[in-house]
Amino acid sequence: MKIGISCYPTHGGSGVVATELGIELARRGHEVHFISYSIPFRLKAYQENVYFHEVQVISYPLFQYPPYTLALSAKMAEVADEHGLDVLHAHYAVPHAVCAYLARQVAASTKLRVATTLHGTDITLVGSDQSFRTLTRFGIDQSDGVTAVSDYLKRKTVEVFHPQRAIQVIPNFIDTERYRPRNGDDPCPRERFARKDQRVLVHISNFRPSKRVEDVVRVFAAVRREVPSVLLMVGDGTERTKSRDLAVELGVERHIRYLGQLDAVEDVLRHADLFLLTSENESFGLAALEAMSSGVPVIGTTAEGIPELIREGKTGYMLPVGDVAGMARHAIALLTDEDLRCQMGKEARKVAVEHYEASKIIPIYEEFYARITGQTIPARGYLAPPEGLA
Ligand code: GMT
Repeated sequence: MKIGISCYPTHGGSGVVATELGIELARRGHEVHFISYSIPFRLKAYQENVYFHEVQVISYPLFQYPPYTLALSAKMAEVADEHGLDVLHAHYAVPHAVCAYLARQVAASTKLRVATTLHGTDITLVGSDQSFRTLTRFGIDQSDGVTAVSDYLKRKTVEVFHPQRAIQVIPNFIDTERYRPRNGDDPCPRERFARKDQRVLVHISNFRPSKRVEDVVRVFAAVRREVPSVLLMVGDGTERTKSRDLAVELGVERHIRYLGQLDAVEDVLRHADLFLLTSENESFGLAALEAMSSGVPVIGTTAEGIPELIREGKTGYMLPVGDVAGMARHAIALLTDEDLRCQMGKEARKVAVEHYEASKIIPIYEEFYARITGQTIPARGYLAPPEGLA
């Protein structure tokens, strides 16, 4: 199939999922065209069957706000016609679903179908804001197929938008070879982050208010009173400074390293002993899945879609949002019982491999595309031979 993918190219779960999906589809022989304002950050290396089309927005003195969404729709239609796209897959409803609808209307091609994947805040925050609500519902209903990354998000979408279009849940997925537990020959050794006697706690996010990164610092401060440890904070955002100020106030700033935004978080994750996810909004929690696949137990909250991912008492623990004392208590229990920690890490890895491995989820997307386009997909694992060799 020929598949166009639009997403936010910056660091963020929806862009990561869209990019990894495109890469996996291309590996399986599909032709994938990314359409966005810059190259998605996970798409740096050349890959067979993958193309990138940059959306350029003209500037003009009249425009206080350059019309990116119109430029995106025009580019989508152009790519669809020029490359004969079967599917235009919009990741994150606002504005991509509506842009894709417009592109389908504008394109000369009559075979183009629109798929939309809902990721979370496109429904719970942005899309349900009064200013966007009608358009978001329109984008969902006008899509030929809609997926959501968790049962929670599907329920929430139905509750807020009452869409006419059915929503299929396709959970996020993970490359379990890239995100794997540590072994002896890692290029980035654990000693770079911590002494032998120290435990390593990790948090990864975009440091937005809903991630409650100050809770991460509070939990860590309580843990450090009992367990020699360091905290690695990966990512950046508006709450970084506040969390650093709190670390200074609590006297733990020397034990926290802010690593900033990283493209390859797997190098850090495989050295973690525990992952902390303190969010109050999380439709899925991709960073937690990355930790689990790396063999790391997770202490998270019971917010939104997180209980679909963490197996309570088996792959980690979940506490109510803001229950810092509870999270710290469970973290200390885990970090002072190496057998329990190892067993939970192994179970976390097992759940990631058995339920979320890319090779299990990508075929579900293929079947979804086949359903909305009326095409049949060759047997799983089939790689189309290069042109001319068929
Ligand atoms: O978490 C964020 O703020 C980023 C956001 C995004 O759109 O990039 O992430 C959402 O999509 C991810 C991938 O499907 C999910 O793993 C995150 O849970 C979800 N975030 C929220 O629902 C807040």
